[in-house]
Amino acid sequence: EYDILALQKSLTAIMTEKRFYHSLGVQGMSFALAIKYGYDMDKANLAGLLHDCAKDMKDEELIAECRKYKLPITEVENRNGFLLHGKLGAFYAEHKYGVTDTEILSAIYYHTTGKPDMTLLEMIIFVADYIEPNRSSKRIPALNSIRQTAFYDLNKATVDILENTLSYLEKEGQEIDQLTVDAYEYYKIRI
Ligand code: DGI
Ligand code: FE
Ligand code: FE
Ligand code: FE
Repeated sequence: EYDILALQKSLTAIMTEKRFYHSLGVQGMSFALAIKYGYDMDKANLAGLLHDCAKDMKDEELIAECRKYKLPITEVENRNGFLLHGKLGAFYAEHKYGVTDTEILSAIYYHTTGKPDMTLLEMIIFVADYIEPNRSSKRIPALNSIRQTAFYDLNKATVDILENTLSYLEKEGQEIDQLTVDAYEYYKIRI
């Protein structure tokens, strides 16, 4: 249905080399998690590959594009423009790359913050993004342990990722999006 090789080739033109290899890593990890948890492998593959298709843009550019296409921008997103790359990525996936599947679009949309009560694909992409092999375990001490957790308890891996992310953001004094907190609160009582 989709020509993955052609999509990969077109992504090389709009991404840094590092981001491109990250995308391939997320593609492969999403595929593996789909096998493990019984989700459609081709859909996971495509969502993983495209999840950061709006990432290599400046904050102002992300905001301008979201305005142009009338995508909603929250106050927090307005102050932290990079948070919009999921929303805009979902829009690009649909309008530039011809993706019509709403599960794929939603997984791209929410991949940065997560959210409460995610679909299986939303969780797969959220987790795959964090655990893909090109992300360095030197910078995140718990990463290898979360990688193992992801293959026996997806809820627990989601909680571990959100916990690490929230403490990192607090340490860095960065503004926290309500969806990130809501996702954590939702999953921490479900492990
Ligand atoms: O695009 P990637 O780097 O592959 O991964 P991502 O889309 O998950 O973005 C990761 C970054 O997003 C990471 O530095 C943590 C940050 N992030 C996640 N939730 C929030 C957040 N940053 C802010 N300011 N607030 C959040 O709630
Ligand atoms: Fe991202
Ligand atoms: Fe993420
Ligand atoms: Fe990513």
